[in-house]
Amino acid sequence: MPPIVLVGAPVEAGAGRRGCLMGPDAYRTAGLKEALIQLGHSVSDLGNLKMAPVQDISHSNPVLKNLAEVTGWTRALHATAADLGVKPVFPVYMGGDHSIALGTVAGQASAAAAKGRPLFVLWLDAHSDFHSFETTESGNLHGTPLAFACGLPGFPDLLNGLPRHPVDPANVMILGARSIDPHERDLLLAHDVSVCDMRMIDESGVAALVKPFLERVRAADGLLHVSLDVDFLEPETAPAVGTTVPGGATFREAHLVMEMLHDSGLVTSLDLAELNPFLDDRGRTARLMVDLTGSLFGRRVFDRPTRSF
Ligand code: NNH
Ligand code: MN
Ligand code: MN
Ligand code: MN
Repeated sequence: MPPIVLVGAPVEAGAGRRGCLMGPDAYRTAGLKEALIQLGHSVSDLGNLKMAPVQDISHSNPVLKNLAEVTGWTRALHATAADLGVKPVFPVYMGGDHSIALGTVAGQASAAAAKGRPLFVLWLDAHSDFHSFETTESGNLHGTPLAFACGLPGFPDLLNGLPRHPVDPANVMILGARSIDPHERDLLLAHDVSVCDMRMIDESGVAALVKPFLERVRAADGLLHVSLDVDFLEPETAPAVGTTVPGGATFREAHLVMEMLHDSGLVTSLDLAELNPFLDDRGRTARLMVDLTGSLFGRRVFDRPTRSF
């Protein structure tokens, strides 16, 4: 496994309530770096990125919130991800609300294009985040990054004229969905995105859903970006998020996904999104997210040499 690079993205401009800007520091306090070192990885922390709000940007939808700040963060994260994506490192983007993925996925996609390899995206979220800037009704731009990543129309020039390198919607899987707005549903159907909702998890289990997706990534020699929104999890398990939706993934379902991702060896970058430490219960959600990241990086319940029974 290449060295891990932690990137702090203290972004809250894309969410409907404040607090996600404390996310990167909560991960540091919860010992993310130390946990990964413990697993034998070499880890560096780039600290928190900075951004300059972009004033000369506008859009016809009057409900959009904090467009100047979100665009500033998108450009900063896009530049960082495009750079880290071509280096022999594994970037972990510590959000920040999910609008960080407007920049991280675009940057990883530009790096994948430079390497001539397709980028796949696994979106672990209660929501599909498949609004364009035209269709969002809340105006909270954390509801838009997956549509932007897939190259949909309806966005202003977030990348300052740089090319967009869209992810093929056929290379995306959303897992854990249980809140999809009507416009998102139309767009998801039109672009034939694979949406595994909670009912599918209930019926077949996460393993049966994740396995064929990973096989497709492997067959295509793809790179895999994982975007983990805290609200993928059941709110009783992970309360520190502003947009809780009941009926989420259990503790074990979430760990199993991470363990399978680790064993696949296919993941090349990761977002940790939507942690709102202001809403946490004695740091327990931050610690859970650190533990889940540990599972993605090789922690297992019981380590022993492989043997047959
Ligand atoms: N779909 C809703 C909106 O656009 C909610 C998005 N909120 C999220 N996404 N937390 O993960 O406002
Ligand atoms: Mn999200
Ligand atoms: Mn969500
Ligand atoms: Mn919406």
